[in-house]
Amino acid sequence: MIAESDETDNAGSAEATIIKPDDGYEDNDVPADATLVALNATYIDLVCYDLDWYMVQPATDATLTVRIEFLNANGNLGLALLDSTLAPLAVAEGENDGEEVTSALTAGTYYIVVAGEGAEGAAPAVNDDYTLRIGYGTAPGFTSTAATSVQAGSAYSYTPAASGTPVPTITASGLPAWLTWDGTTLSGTPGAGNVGTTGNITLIASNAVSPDATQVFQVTVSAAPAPPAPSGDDGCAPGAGSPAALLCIAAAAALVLRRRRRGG
Ligand SMILES: [Ca+2]
Ligand SMILES: [Ca+2]
Ligand SMILES: [Ca+2]
Ligand SMILES: [Ca+2]
Repeated sequence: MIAESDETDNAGSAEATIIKPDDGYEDNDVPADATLVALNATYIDLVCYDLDWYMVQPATDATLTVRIEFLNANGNLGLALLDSTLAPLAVAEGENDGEEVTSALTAGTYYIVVAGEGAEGAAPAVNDDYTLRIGYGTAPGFTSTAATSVQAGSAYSYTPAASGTPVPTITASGLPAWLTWDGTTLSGTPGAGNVGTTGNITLIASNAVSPDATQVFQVTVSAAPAPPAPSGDDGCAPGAGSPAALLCIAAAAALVLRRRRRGG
């Protein structure tokens, strides 16, 4: 089924319909010829004309997520994860544009096989374009909560934290104009014109292990309080002897007199 240098001498017509050569990891048609793939790596432009065997060798205990992505309409592929004795640990054979298996592993040698699916007795499907993603570790999760309020004129700051192995990368979107993201911290100072509630601010934490973690929140900007009244407005601060000071003394004396009358 692999394209040859001269396809004009093919005996069968079926063979001539495949014009794209198989990928560069051939021949990997049996476990003994499995391609060693790295953890937390992505392999693109793969071709499945026959069985494609891969091998992973994690050195620590963690969760392995193997995903293949392809267009099911172009050829239905399936996926299996096997241990070092070739006993299946997980199998994925759905009808979607992709297959995924996840399994908690200990350090050791494991095999992955990608194969075309087909009805009983029918030739297995082929697909000339799939992507293989090897995720090893723990999917991301946010471990911090965003501050969701700030006063106009005051600084806002939020440094999100996310768990996961490998360490996730965080991206931000949906930011209002007064807020900036430097890859680590959201910060900015809203002005009086920003009073109100922002739209959804979305943070996504991702590493090589699916699924991504998403945190969505809004920040409410409240109006700054009115400035305090300047001192002296009560009329009792002017210098002694001024007309205002005399009025103030008179008012205080009247108050004392009223209290004495009431209290006896
Ligand atoms: Ca082959
Ligand atoms: Ca192949
Ligand atoms: Ca192969
Ligand atoms: Ca499938």
